[in-house]
Amino acid sequence: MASKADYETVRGNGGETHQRVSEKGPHDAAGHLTTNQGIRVSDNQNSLKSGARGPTLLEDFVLREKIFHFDHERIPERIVHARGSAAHGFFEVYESLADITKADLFQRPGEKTPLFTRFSTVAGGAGSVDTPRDVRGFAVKFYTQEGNWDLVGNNIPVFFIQDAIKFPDLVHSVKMEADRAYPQAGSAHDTFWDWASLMPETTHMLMWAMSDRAIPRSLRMMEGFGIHTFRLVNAAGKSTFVKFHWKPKLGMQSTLWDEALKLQAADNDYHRRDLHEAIAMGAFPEWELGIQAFDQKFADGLPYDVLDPTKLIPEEVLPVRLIGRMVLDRNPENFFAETEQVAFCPANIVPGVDFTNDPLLQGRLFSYLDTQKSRLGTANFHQIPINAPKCPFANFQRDGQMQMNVPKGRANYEPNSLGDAGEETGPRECPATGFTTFEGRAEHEEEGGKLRVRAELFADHYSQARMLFHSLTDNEKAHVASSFTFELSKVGLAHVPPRLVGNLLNVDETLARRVANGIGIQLPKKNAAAREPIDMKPSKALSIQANMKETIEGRSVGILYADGSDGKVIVRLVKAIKGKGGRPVLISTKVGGATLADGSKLKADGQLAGTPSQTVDAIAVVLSSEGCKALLKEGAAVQFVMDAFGHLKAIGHSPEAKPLLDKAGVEPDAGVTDLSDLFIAAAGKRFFDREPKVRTLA
Ligand code: HDD
Repeated sequence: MASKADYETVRGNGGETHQRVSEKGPHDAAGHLTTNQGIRVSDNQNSLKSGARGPTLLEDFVLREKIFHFDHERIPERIVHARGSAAHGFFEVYESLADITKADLFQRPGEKTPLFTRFSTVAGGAGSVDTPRDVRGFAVKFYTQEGNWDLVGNNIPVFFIQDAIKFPDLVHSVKMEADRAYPQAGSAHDTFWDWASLMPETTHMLMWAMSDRAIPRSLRMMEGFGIHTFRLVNAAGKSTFVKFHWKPKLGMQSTLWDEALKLQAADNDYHRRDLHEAIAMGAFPEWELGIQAFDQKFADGLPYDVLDPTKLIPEEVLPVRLIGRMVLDRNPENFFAETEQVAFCPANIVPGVDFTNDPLLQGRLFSYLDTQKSRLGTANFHQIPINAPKCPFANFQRDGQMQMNVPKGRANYEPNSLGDAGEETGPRECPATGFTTFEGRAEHEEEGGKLRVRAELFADHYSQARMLFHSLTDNEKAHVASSFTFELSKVGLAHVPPRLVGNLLNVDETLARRVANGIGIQLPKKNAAAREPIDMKPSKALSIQANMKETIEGRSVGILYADGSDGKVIVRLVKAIKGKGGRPVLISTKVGGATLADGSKLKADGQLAGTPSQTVDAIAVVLSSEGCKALLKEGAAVQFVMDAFGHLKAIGHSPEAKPLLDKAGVEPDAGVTDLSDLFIAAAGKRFFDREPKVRTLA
């Protein structure tokens, strides 16, 4: 039988109860296996049979319970963002923000608030790969002392659509096609581009989705955004508009498209593994939370509408103020219980934070609560430990499937006078500290009426798409043009690409020409714009390459060695890489390792054939002449070097390894070095100038 210690106290609506079996699972105090009814199991290997060779008996309640439970292990996956990885951590506020918000977590400098963060891809199913070209979800649940606040954003600062009523169309078009159920986790197909080309408001987001932001190197190296304009409200009831930003400590970094494709083959779980291993190693991922705070007057002076989620406010126009940091320092103990069952909802806000009338946000406020009922099966999903607030909560909501609490007494209605009879009366509303919605009347009182319309400035679909394109480096621009080319090359409906290029003509004529040329079609006529785009100043903050950190911190360096390699060189490299916060990965043809020049054996971290160079950020090739000769006949070794060169990575090598580099087509440049400190410095960079040597971009 389970002991008292195996039960945990659950605080709920009705007070203290003892009812939830501990996380240790179904075994009793003595470590014995039990059924879910607490009956000790004597044999977990054989079902109950009528004779050794006879049929299994229906009577076997141990077997039936085990299979019954197994049959129901899955819950519906998320309709979008199904594939995700998450971690626990904390938020630490730098200074009091009492001047602009009364939100409890922002009051006391240095105070930490526990949180749970889940990253995700959007289009693919739960079992799909980690590195498709896709937007990444960036959802943070803050367990504040005044309730849960969920900031459910993405790694891109704008969204595809302006109004939630278009969300089902967006998702239907991008997901697997309805009749054939492919492609999985990819937008490069007919229905997505058919829809997107008919929806000019998607253009700005398409530019982001076709940029390197959509193929991040690591979840730890992505920015995050709350996207919508929210409000902060202070104790005096004053509202300040705000946009939220997450800035990664390791800087932003992306893969190349060819690298992302090859990662899909090398490691389906590349991002999930990277996050888990970094936390397990104690290299805790960290982001700073920043805000762009502004008032109505500032908003009125902008040439776009701050309620339009397809628009951003450039940092050069309104700087980001850093207000705290998030550190992820604990992996989930159970993927299903935590990462799968976590239920985010943009409607979860706390006093001091409020919504705006952004029509996309308004629709989201309904959708997430609704989806949880369907995914988690009960209105009591908030009682699941990962979703439960960590502050006390109490109300008169009762019953429902999977009710975990046992409220005491008769008080399940309000008002009541049960107190007069000495009974529990239950909780009461609190006008002083309870959540009050910001009135916001002044901002929309001129609107009047009930209308199915969009505000005037929402009709500008192209100005910011153009601004983004002009903010990128030449190499990034070429990546955008090439991504459009790749995606449209997969579209079978001949009338769709010209329509999309017709939209791009409103963004930038050179971009449109490059894409048309890339897919081999005539340049179409420009599609009429609902509102003529304007020229905005480029924003350097939007480029990854212009802001990349030259560092191997948080990155991996692959060291390829073989029989006869010089151990001293390897030891020096390992030390230097670790010294800069990088992770050395020893790679040899056998995972058992190789025999070095001094006769010692060095075990490898990875076998060459299973650890291709796309899994690391730079490579050092440490070979003797004999070792090199042997590897010249290994396709995996040649490919290892060829891909590192093609993916614009630093390649350090011993002089004896040169024939392997020659066979892999490596041409000398600043990224090809000896194994001295030159290599350690180069390993923190990507050599974008090399790209025209290795592939033709659009
Ligand atoms: Fe959404 C999940 C982000 C618009 C409806 N969304 C979901 C997740 C993220 C986002 C990160 C995964 C949360 C997790 O890790 O569990 N969604 C966004 C952003 C949007 C956005 C940044 C626009 C700015 N979403 C959006 C709209 C609707 C939804 C307009 C519906 C009207 N989103 C959902 C959903 C999901 C979801 C169907 C699927 C699973 C879930 O909520 O819990 O309700």
